[in-house]
Amino acid sequence: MCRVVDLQQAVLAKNDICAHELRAELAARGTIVVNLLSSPGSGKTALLEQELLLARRRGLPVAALTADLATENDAVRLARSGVPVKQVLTDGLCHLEAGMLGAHLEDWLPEDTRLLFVENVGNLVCPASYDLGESLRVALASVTEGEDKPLKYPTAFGLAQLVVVTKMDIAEAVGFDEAAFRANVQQVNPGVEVVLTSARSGAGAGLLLDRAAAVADGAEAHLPVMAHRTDAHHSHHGGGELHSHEGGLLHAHPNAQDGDGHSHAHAAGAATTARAHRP
Ligand SMILES: Nc1nc2c(ncn2[C@@H]2O[C@H](COP(=O)(O)OP(=O)(O)O)[C@@H](O)[C@H]2O)c(=O)[nH]1
Ligand SMILES: [Mg+2]
Repeated sequence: MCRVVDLQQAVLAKNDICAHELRAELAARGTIVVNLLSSPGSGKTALLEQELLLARRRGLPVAALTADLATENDAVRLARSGVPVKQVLTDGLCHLEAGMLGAHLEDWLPEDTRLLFVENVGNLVCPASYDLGESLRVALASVTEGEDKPLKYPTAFGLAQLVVVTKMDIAEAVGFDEAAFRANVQQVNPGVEVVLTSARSGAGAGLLLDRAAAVADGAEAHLPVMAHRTDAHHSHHGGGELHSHEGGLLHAHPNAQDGDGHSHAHAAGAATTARAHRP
């Protein structure tokens, strides 16, 4: 039993090293990564479709990589925006790892990309423990999932730097209790921003672009701290000058069509080991 835990920690430690290197490499070329985590069907792709279209209209050089166990459906949806998109099939693995991401970016990510969105595998457990070298981690939850999910998945919500509620257009119909959800998020991640969106109505459109720009501007002082949960099961089947949109590092894409170790890891008493590992 002990050996299993040791191996798991070793995998996570190796991932941390890769993530650290990847973040540094990407930063050196002016690219920041936004890592999107949620359960399957929360609306990650729908929200991204909207943000990519908006980014293109703003002339921002963005790209998106989406990971799934099977199908290229999400890449097909995202590619309609006209920005560079890559589908990664994980061959049974329930999350992306930094080394995998780095390998997929080689020979694909356009040099001028300033913002890379990564849609992680739909899962609130495995992806939560893997730093991908991102500069902004976003946890999403749709109004249909239940207000208690932040408490049930404290690593996913506890390490997020932004929590996005999706499908607000149907919030009333499903009796979504916004106050309860916010209170639960605050329990596992005190002070984190919670924003309300709907890809259907367009509520919150541009929010991810704006938050990413703020991070790139250095407005986000607290980079996340990974928590290596020892109670999560990670399956390893198979092979498996950025400013706000007015200007700056997220500057117009030449091909535009128009135009401190701050820890959030002590979530709900979960068996976590917080380790600051970001610069
Ligand atoms: N009502 C409503 N449905 C949505 C919204 N966003 C996504 N959906 C639906 O939710 C389902 C899953 O969305 P998808 O983007 O594939 O979620 P993902 O698995 O997290 O990428 C699809 O049927 C979408 O049409 C929204 O804002 N409002
Ligand atoms: Mg998707």
